[in-house]
Amino acid sequence: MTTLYNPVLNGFHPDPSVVRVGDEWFLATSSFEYLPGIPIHRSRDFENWELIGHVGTRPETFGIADVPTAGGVWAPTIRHRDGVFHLVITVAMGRGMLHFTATDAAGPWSDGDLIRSADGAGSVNGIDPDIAWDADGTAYITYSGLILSGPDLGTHLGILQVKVDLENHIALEEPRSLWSGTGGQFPEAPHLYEVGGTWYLMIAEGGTERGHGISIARGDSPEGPFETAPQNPLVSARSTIRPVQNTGHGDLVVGPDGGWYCILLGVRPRSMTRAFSAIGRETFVTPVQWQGDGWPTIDPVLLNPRSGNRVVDEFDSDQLDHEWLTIRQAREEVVDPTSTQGSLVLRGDGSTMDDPHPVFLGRRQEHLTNSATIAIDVFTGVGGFALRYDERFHVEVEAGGGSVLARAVIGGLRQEWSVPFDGGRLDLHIDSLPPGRSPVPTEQLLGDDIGPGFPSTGDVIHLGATIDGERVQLAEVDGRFLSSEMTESFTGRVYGPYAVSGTVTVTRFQAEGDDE
Ligand code: 6LW
Repeated sequence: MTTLYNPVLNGFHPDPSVVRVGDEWFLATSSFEYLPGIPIHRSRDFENWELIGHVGTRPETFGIADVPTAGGVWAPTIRHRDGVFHLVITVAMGRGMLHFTATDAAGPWSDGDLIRSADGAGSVNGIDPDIAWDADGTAYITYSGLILSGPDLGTHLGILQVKVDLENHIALEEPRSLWSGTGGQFPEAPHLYEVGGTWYLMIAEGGTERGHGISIARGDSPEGPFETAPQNPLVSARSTIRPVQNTGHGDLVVGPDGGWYCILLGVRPRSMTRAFSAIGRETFVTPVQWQGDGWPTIDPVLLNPRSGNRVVDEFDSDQLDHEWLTIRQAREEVVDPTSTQGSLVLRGDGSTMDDPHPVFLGRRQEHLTNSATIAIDVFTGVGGFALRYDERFHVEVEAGGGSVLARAVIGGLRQEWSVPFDGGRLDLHIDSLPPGRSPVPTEQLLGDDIGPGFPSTGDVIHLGATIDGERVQLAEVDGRFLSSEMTESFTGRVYGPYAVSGTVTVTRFQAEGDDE
């Protein structure tokens, strides 16, 4: 019996697409402005998933060096055919609709070919491309007609489809309109499946927030016409009190027991009214049943988190762990070449966490309750430990230049709390804890009584430092300010070390989290 852990992938991993190859499953998710781009997870039991690599490591591969926040690498589709992995994707406000291939999903992947419109003028214009082949090998790209450039920017043309020549990466026809759902906003994330000679077109509609859901239609040909299912939406958490909300944007796959499953996105809101999701859109799974009438039903998504985990990185291997991310820049542009085994060196260039290209190395916050620490030496520079959603929403603890300070930047509001510090080595802490819970026993806390606490929030972010063994709590920030709803973000919480000026050296990263 397969245990369905939910989340499947903790931390922001939205727009999941999955393919089964033999007795292995491969899962791709979107990555926006972060590099390396398009993480690929593999499972050999549909329970445990390992990050085995990424599709691209350099900004030019996707055209995201200067992509605005919310743009970048959007929803992928991963499929496998004749020994080759195919991945199609749209880079919003970047290179456009791209086709990548690889024989090994861990890489190397191709550099990505632009899928040009029939007139060859530019990219097929739309998002969330799906790739499918019919029996005679005709390749179909089915996508959501959200126009991202030109005079019709923002117009939504529903679900569209073109036959494509994958050798020359050009559409063989003008786009044709297909079934576009039951009237919900933003029909998107289309996927085509041929099951028992019938073609099913499954889409997301309702938008990726609380109204999200999955609907399906079927026909005798990949080109339709498609008949809508009587019981749409098949799954949606809208107006329910389910712990997993925003469920939608799914992909179907056969599991180890031969049963069908839907891998989809969702959020885990907390706070009094459960209106705020701290860590962003994650990947979930739920069973699918095929009914006698040939239509599928999809079960509601049940929360079943794995027990918490502890991550320690002392930067002592010759390769940085796959989980470390940089913003719009490749790692080698952020990690200083003087880094050695056991010490990660970041050289500041004056940019801060307000800038689009900070000298920052981060990883996804994976647990709702999370305590993280870095050991850093700021003797020759200024740097710190930040938690960000984007350039306008971030909190950090920064040291160097004679002080250690906490800073909160919330949509144009900015506040700092600082104490003198003229040393080199210290620990910096970012703790995301339920209201009323303190990172350390209160009697050990030095520094002012820093606040009333935020009883109704989902979590409180505690910013502190340990100097010569003494823990100093500098600030508490209401976690709702760093949530996907407050920031209207497609991504999630990402946290890690950064440098502003000179060089700072990080020798240890530790995070402990759980989802109780
Ligand atoms: C994704 C699309 C969407 O491509 O947002 O809101 C885009 N829906 O399906 C980025 O996640």
